[in-house]
Amino acid sequence: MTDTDQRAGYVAIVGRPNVGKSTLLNRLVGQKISITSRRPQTTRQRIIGIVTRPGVQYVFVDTPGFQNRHGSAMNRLMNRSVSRSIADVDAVIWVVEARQLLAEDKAVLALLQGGVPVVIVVNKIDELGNKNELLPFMQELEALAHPAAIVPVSAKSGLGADHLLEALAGLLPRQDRLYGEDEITTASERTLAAELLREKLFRLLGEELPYSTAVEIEKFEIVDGLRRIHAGILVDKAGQKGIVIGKGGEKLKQIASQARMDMERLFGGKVFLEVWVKVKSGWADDSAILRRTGIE
Ligand SMILES: Nc1nc2c(ncn2[C@@H]2O[C@H](COP(=O)(O)OP(=O)(O)O)[C@@H](O)[C@H]2O)c(=O)[nH]1
Ligand SMILES: [Mg+2]
Repeated sequence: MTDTDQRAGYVAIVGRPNVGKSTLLNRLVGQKISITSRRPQTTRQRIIGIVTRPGVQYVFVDTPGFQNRHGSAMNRLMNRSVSRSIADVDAVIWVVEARQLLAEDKAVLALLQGGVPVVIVVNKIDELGNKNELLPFMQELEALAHPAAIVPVSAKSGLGADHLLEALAGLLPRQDRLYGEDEITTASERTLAAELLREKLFRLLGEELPYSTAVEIEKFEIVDGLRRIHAGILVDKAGQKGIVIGKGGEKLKQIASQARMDMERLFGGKVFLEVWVKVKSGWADDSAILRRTGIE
């Protein structure tokens, strides 16, 4: 114990896919550091977001969605990552969607037994037509999980976000800050660049995009404040390459320029982005340079 008035600690954000965990993290941090999508399972890595307020520092850990529908290696890996995230945190935010409590939600709750205080976030309250539906739902959650608090939130609009921070503050141990005051994440710019590009792929290709698509940052240099980033989009089959590139290269152009704008916002500086599409196994496809965006 220290005699500091400061509180600081780790908070894991858990919940089934699509409830809004990454959106919530971005809202709390005030920057897009974790990617979001209508398609479940977009978050593949643990992303740490840091929020510093007078007297308290929250270190949030966004987790890939807990999955129990398919027994794939990827899902097992994600579930293990959720369990590991929960193991060494001071508090857990369990995110559920307003009104809907599915078997998948309860499966996440089952992972949470074990002494760590849980704050339930009832997200997407902006979608509730009738606010009276909230109270019985919250009573049901209270009885089910005995949480430290239940906070209705709209991660999308920010409604309730301050209440959530207040509810969490008292659950964190008294200790000095763990990170610098102005740090917002521990992820490297390289990782963030890859994530932002991946998000645009999901957003602009939707269902057409195979899950196996990967992004690889081949070069990341900063010269005189300009970030030069070379990224490869890796697909499995030659046929998928055309989907990513689109007619006349339009799709890839959109993907690259939207990703670049997000990177510039997040990094606070100019970005020159070069994106290639490659077939994972096909060396013959490595040659074509496909899209450049940003200043030369
Ligand atoms: N209407 C509404 N949509 C939300 C809210 N929070 C997240 N979403 C949407 O829900 C989808 C899944 O969000 P995401 O953060 O990726 O969920 P995750 O899988 O739990 O990380 C995205 O389309 C978000 O825009 C909210 O408060 N209100
Ligand atoms: Mg996510």
